[in-house]
Amino acid sequence: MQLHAVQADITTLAVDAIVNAANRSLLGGGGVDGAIHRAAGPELLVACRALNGCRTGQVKLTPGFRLPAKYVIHAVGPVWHGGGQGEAALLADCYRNSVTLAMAQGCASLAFPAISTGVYGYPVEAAAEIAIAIVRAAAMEPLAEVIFCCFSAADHMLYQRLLGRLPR
Ligand code: AR6
Repeated sequence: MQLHAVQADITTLAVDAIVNAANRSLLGGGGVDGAIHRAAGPELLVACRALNGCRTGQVKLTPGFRLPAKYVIHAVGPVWHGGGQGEAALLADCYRNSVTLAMAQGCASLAFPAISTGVYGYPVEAAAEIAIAIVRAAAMEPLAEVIFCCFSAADHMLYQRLLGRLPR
């Protein structure tokens, strides 16, 4: 399994599935969620309405509609409250459940944004360590490639360092 980091807008990636950093309503929002809904088109909101929301740490699947990605896996990350409210376990659940769902759908390639590290305030490095550890442990056949899609150059450098591509 190949694991790598790119700096990109996740809506441009031609992978089997992209993960959305959604909220429990699954009815859209700002950040990467807003970008995914804009790029996928209004059919995505219609599909999301039928899902009746999603609990924190859990994931739900829709088609990608007008996106180059075949599927969107909507994951609800935890809001950061200082770390004492189970945030790490809930973030790990997002990554594990996304990988499991992607494999069940037969996906060979999957891209993640940095879930919870924007509006939800999760510290970026702590979140990246969880993301990498969980994906390394959980991803197997048929998932051959997992991409950490970073929006900023700083996040990209951080992921590259944690993946062992840059010296500390
Ligand atoms: N491609 C890749 N990454 C992106 C993109 C993009 N187009 N746009 C932003 N990011 P956030 P959260 C990065 O706030 O913290 C929404 O309103 C961003 O720089 O999108 O999980 C939802 O509806 C950051 O690194 O998600 C929820 O209410 C990362 O994506 C809430 O925000 C996550 O930032 C979820 O908050």
